[in-house]
Amino acid sequence: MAAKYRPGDTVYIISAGNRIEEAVVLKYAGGFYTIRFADGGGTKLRENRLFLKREDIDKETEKRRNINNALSLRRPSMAFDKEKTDTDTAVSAVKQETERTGKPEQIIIHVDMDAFYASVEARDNPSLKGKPLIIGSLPSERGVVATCSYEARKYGVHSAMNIKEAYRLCPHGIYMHGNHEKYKRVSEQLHQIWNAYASKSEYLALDEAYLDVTDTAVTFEKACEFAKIIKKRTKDELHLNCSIGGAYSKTAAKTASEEKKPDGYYEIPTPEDYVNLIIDRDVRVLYTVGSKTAAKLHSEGIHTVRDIQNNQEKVAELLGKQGWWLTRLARGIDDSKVTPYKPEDAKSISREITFQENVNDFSFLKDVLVLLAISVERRAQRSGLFGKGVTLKITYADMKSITRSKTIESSRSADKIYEQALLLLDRVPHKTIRLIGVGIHSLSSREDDKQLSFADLLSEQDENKILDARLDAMNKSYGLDFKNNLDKIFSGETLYKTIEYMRKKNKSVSYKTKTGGLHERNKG
Ligand code: DCP
Ligand code: MG
Repeated sequence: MAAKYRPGDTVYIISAGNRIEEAVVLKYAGGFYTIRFADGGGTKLRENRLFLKREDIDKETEKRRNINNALSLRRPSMAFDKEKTDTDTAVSAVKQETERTGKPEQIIIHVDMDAFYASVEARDNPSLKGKPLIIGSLPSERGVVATCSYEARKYGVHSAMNIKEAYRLCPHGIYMHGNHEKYKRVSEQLHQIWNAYASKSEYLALDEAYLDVTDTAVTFEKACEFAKIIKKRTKDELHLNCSIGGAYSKTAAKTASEEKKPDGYYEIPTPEDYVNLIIDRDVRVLYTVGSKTAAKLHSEGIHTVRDIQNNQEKVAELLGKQGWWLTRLARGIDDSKVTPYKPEDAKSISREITFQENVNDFSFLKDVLVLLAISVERRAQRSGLFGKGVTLKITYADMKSITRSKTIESSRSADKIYEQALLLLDRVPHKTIRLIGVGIHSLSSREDDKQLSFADLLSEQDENKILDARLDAMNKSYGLDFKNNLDKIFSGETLYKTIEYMRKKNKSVSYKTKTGGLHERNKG
């Protein structure tokens, strides 16, 4: 579609706070106009945000007022009348409630460990203390940073960064693989401490949780005491640091714990305190606003929480349900409850491997599937879950990823997972592969579904017969005693190392076979 405006054209926009501003078009690319304001500032906007004449804006403003009215009729809580916002309502509701009962409606603690994986490693090996420590991949490998110590963060290294980029920024850093099993054990110890102070806990990650302390603490003074005790116990018993936030809502508590990281405590007792703290910050401060949502909002001239407050109808229009939620959050409104984690709420249990070098030998991939299937079975056993579907995930050398699924009768047997994954593997394009993963989904504890029949019990005993034979064959071809070392293989990062060993061995064997063949022909 041709661009309506050309470089040099004067246009008008409605900026945050419903001000009309004049700007000049600089260029048009990818559906966005880059415009510059008289004060030298600039932004990128879509065509529907630009107006040729000031009069057009009046018409648009009228249209919006109508939308506003319609919206506030449909949702009374979403009144866009600035004189009396929901913040006021929410604040006064909390105040009234506190005055009436002397007790806030909710007191939530959010606890988050500092540089979790890195701190655990430094604790267990004091020579790593105070050093820039990067956990994830090694610089010579493919992969990303899982986390890094605060010393490494000074160089710009952060979670999810490509490991090569991290190495460029911090070549003198110490690079290590993580040990997930160990972090899981520490996480369980943390739960023991946290749960002693909460009536309900919701785990968000291994190192992070919301604790509902409404009934156990009753007042914010007491919640603050709890936070101090949790911090002290974490330090004394586990030799680790955490940051804690205490607040009237989950989202405010999360913001609070980030506020004084590392080793901090911060409190946001009311919606008013929350709004005052974040009002002039970038929209990304709000929970669920990631880089994509932020870019969308920025492109409409909405940069801060204040801009959201002043453009609620626009945000709701732009982002639908999430937008409506954000307009509430921007006014401090969040009454969501701490929901204890149940293992079956997990969407899937899976295990995948990125090869250090791409693979195109599909019979080797089938051996890898054997180990991945056993790993998934073990994880499912640990959480007491069964899956009603098997998934195969593949990323090809060109980074294109595909997933294929098959429905099964509720199971977690490695045999069944392997069998189905094999069928799926046979049907995908046989091209060079970078990553392969296997998982089960649609999880439940079998007890929910059906009683185990006698036949089921018998078949459980028969399970993994195919794999048994496959492992015997693999023992021979790789010269590794898989069957007697399963526990070792599936702890820490050994599975990854084992598969890499197999890949190298397989490559050299098929290379030898090829050259061997040549020699034979030469001889003959
Ligand atoms: N993690 C990961 N990959 C990511 C992000 C995190 O593997 N992209 C892991 C490593 C972290 C742990 O999860 O140690 C917890 O994640 P956090 O975001 O809480 O980060 P940290 O605890 O490491 O640091 P912070 O002090 O910022 O909380
Ligand atoms: Mg953390």
